[in-house]
Amino acid sequence: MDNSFTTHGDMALNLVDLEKYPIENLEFGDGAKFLKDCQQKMDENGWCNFDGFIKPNALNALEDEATALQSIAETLTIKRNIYQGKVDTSVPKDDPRRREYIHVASQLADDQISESTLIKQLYKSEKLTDFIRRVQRKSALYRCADEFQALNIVALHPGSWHAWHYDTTECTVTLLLKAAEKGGEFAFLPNSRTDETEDRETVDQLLAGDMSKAKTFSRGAGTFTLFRGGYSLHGVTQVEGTNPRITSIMTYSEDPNTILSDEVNVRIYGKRVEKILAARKLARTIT
Ligand SMILES: O=C(O)CCC(=O)C(=O)O
Ligand SMILES: [Fe+2]
Repeated sequence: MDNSFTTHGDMALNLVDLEKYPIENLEFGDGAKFLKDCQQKMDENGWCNFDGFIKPNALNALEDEATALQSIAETLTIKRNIYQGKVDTSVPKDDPRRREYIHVASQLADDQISESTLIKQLYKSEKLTDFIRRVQRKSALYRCADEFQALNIVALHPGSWHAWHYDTTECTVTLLLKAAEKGGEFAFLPNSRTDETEDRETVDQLLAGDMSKAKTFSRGAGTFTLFRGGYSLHGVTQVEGTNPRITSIMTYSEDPNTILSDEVNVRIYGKRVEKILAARKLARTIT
């Protein structure tokens, strides 16, 4: 068995199948060609899907790590509208701005994933961040500075889905760590909205349960996906079988200091984070 994933200086390069995905050097040769291809795909379609991005032996280690971490994951019941915004009671009851969807997920926030984990080291890889920046043709891109949001691991247990939504960031980066035996399919409407408008007909169709316009990939564990999650309505269909489906979500921002408000973090991460923030506030008033 090839155990080379523990020997390289930059963890991304240790874990990633560099023969298939030459992200080590994007300036010349195969790497430059690969980058150009990714940029074109991103421009044209709004997504890139990299099947088998992680080497098989590294994938086993990542999956074991994510499974072990589940013992400290909190089960959250998430209720929100697709825009993750305030519920507008002035619009009709079935309007998407008013309708809320519920799903249940076991979620680990960034502060629960230690620096020594493989997944955190992969996320912290400068080479990987640079690759993600360049695929989107951004002049600057930083890993999200929020102590809870930056890197998350989300497990959907059998019977759960991930409700349709737009992300609060422009581009979303996910790595599937453990696939569902059945179901648990990532589905999205590429570029279903812009800053000005939304393709409401297609959006309403998906919200009504018609998946015919939604894009899905056959994604095995180890698939790395970039998509314009802030502009593409997306979710995950119900997980079936006996395994949870586990995915890691990596977030980035063009601003090096992006943090969420305490209110949003409490809404997303629940009681544990509420307690941390309250204790911090109390400590500030005492000192
Ligand atoms: O699990 C996935 O593939 C997508 C998750 C997602 O959309 C999110 O966490 O915002
Ligand atoms: Fe999302």
